[in-house]
Formats: sequence, C-alpha cells, structure tokens
Amino acid sequence: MAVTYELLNTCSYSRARRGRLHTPHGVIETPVFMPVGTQATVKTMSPEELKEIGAQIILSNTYHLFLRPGHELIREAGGLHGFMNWDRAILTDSGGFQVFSLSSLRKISEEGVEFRSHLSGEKLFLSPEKAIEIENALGADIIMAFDECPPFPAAREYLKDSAERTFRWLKRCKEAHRRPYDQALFGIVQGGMERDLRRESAEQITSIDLPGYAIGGLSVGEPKPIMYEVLEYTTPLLPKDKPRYLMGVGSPDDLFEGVERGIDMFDCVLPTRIARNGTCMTSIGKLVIRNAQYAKDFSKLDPNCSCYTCSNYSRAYIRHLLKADEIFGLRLTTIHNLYFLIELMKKIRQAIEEDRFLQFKKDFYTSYGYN
Ligand code: PRF
Ligand code: ZN
Repeated sequence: MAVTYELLNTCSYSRARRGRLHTPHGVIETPVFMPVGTQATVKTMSPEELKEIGAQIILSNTYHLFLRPGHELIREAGGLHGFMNWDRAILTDSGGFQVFSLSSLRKISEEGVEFRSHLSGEKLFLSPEKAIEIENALGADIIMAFDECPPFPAAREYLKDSAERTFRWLKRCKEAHRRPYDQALFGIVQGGMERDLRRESAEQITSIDLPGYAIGGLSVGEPKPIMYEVLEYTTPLLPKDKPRYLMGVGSPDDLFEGVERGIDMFDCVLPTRIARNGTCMTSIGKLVIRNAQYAKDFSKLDPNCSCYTCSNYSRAYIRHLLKADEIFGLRLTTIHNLYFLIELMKKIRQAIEEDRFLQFKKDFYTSYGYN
C-alpha cells in the first residue's frame, strides 16, 4: 500500500491518538495539521519556508489545477512534487467540494457534475473517473475520492440520496484508480447532521478497503456543538487501524475537539486566510495587528513564539507593512500563523504521548481565552 498507518498510543481517558503515516514522500507524525496550497502554492510561502516551520504535508486542489494550468501540464512537469519543487507529502482534494462552493450552474447526475468554471465561464464536467484521472496526473501521495458535500441545512431526503451517491461514486473512484501502489485513495463519509445517515454512510464507505477514511460535510455552517456531536458518534465507526481525516477544519478549538474524538488529520485555509487580513493567532489569543493600539508597540507578535517573524520583527513594523499594503507583511503574518498551528499540533502530540492531553487542552483554552 502507498500509505500505511501506525498507531503509537491512545490517550487513556479520551479517543486522542498518536500515530505515524508512512508515505512515498516521508513519514508524517499524527495528529497533523496540513497547510492549504490550493493552486500548487501555500500563499506567500516558499517550500523552503514551509519546511522551516515544520510542515509535513500540504493539501492542493484538483478543481483549481484542472481549470488552470491543467493536469496534463502538471503531469509533464513531473507531477505536483516536481512542478512546485516540494519533496514532502501532498494530499489532493477531489474537487467534490470546490465544485459546489465555487462554480456556478451545477447539474448533478449519477454520472457526475456539470458546472461552469468560475474563471472562464466555460462548461466543464467532473465525474469520479475524471477526478481520479486528474489526481493520478497530479501524483499526490494521498488522493481524495470524488464526493458530494451537501450544504447546511439540507433536507433529510437529499442528504440520504447524496450520501448513497457518494458511496456509488467511491466504488467508481477505486475502479478508475491507476496508481494504488504509490497513491493512497481515501474515502469520504457524508450524511449531514443525521445520526443514522452518518452510520449508514460510514458502514458503506468503510466496506471498501482503503488506506484511510475522511469525514466530510462538516464545518459547512452548522453550530460547533453540532459538529462535535456528529464527530462524537461518527469517528468510532471508522477502523482504528486507519488514519481519519476531518476535512476543511482547523481553528485551534476544532483541532483540540477533533483530536479528542479520534481525528488524525486536519486542513484549513483559516491560518493563512486570516493572516492576510491581519489576524494573528497567539498564545494569549487572537490579535488584530491593524488595530491602532499596536502602532508604537515594538514588542514581538507573540511573546511565546520563536518563529522567524517573532524572532525578528515588531508588532509596529508588521502593522505598518499591512497598512501600507506591502507584500512582506503578508508573508510575516502567514509564517507566524502556520508556525503557531504546526507547533500547537506538535505540543498536542507530545501531550498525548505523555498522557496529559486533557490537561494541556484546559491550559490552552485558559490562555487563549476560550470559554
Ligand atoms: N468533501 C471534500 N472536500 C472537503 C469537504 C467535503 O465534504 C469539506 C467539508 N468541510 C471540506 N473540504 N471532498
Ligand atoms: Zn511567531
């Protein structure tokens, strides 16, 4: 198998687990946070900088790369790894989510989804076979199945039909997959916020033998307690000896709550997106660097951070760069936010190893200002 999971230890009083993913591009310590590099780049960051902050794996998007520059071009470049000069692991999402959130005039049928490109307006088609053909060309270590992520709220009947279609599409994805020896296909559980539909979907999806499974359809606008409740009953339905990936989730509290319920992998645009509008995550909570109160603040962004940004620049300088629309400012806040989440995950792994996860969570919530 392209990717294998090694379970190291489980917390004695929660489902938090410490593990290791072996991929063709290195070993990934889990739980892991994956920075998002939608268009074959993590916005503002070079691969060298990503390595320096400790990124083990990044995520990229089939939908965007299919539209531009096209998967055949990337195949010619030696796949995503060669094209973007990143030699660590990569995961590609299938487009099953982006086609629903970005494109227009979608028509869903059993065959696939017809849509209009949000760039050119041209009519395009994605199916399980097409998505896998693109993902095989991109060459990521982990490739996601082509699924349907319904909106929130959605009618129960719709959720049921859509989860069953996602299952039929998964079988077609596995059939179409040409590189099972070096690319791991992960299936995605759907079913909205309905307990029995989640169970049915988890049973169907895990009946297909795959190297990993994901939970999709969460963080789509539902209240956080609802998401945690769905996780509470869905994660135990997934095999213990395979990695579990919670798609599109990654605020600090969601990382803790997900890990506590047995999740191993997360991705989210949040740290990089909020960095570019000047919101920084720090050990004492969120800091909006554009605020006037930081104009003459020559202290570090985060007194407890040793990232490149915090080691070299002041709040006043970073604020000035952002106010003046200078590109370097975006780089500095992005480096810090990603470092913060990656370090947080490192501390979470350490806490699980030492069986003090819940105490660590409590301490973090207190200093970050949650509750
Ligand atoms: N499916 C896929 N990608 C996703 C999601 C999903 O449900 C989500 C939901 N949060 C984010 N990204 N394929
Ligand atoms: Zn920092």
